[in-house]
Amino acid sequence: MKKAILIGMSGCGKTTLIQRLSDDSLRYKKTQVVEHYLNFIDTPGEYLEQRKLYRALIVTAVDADEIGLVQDCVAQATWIPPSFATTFAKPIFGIVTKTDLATSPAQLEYARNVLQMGGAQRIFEVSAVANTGIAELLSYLEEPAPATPPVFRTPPLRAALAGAVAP
Ligand SMILES: Nc1nc2c(ncn2[C@@H]2O[C@H](COP(=O)(O)OP(=O)(O)O)[C@@H](O)[C@H]2O)c(=O)[nH]1
Ligand SMILES: [Mg+2]
Repeated sequence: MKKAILIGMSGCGKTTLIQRLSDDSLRYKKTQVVEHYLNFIDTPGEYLEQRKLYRALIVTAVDADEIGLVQDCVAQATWIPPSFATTFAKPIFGIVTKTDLATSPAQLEYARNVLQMGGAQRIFEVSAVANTGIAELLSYLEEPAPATPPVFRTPPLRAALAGAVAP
């Protein structure tokens, strides 16, 4: 199973979704710090809402296979900037949350657009409360993580640099 880091504004439903995906009971819990689960990394919304905290997201995302951008379909505003995906050298997917609360198709469309503009490749629409769209998201996450290409490690690089430096 791929390990996903969930990023989205405060209250968009990241923690509740992780509880649902992990077959845990749903209970409200304010996320104050980065929290590591077996297959997920939960982040405080403030890390997205305050640009100076982006670096914390970048460092934390190193431990994940994929980035999950999360947008609540009821919140008709976002903190996800266009091309946010370029911040991370990882595949990005999008999750529209709280679909049980949507009262018009335009709300879902707005959230999908936000995620697409942020750089999400695939987009899932879920409700953690109504338990819809969860199976599709889980089966996507259960696909194995793509193998990363081999890269040179430090010794050959160091040797190459040593040869290049004038004595
Ligand atoms: N109706 C509905 N409420 C939800 C859903 N997911 C989360 N919530 C509620 O939204 C609020 C914020 O959820 P939370 O998971 O803490 O958001 P986070 O800040 O992104 O982790 C809580 O009151 C949740 O009960 C959902 O799918 N449907
Ligand atoms: Mg949370």
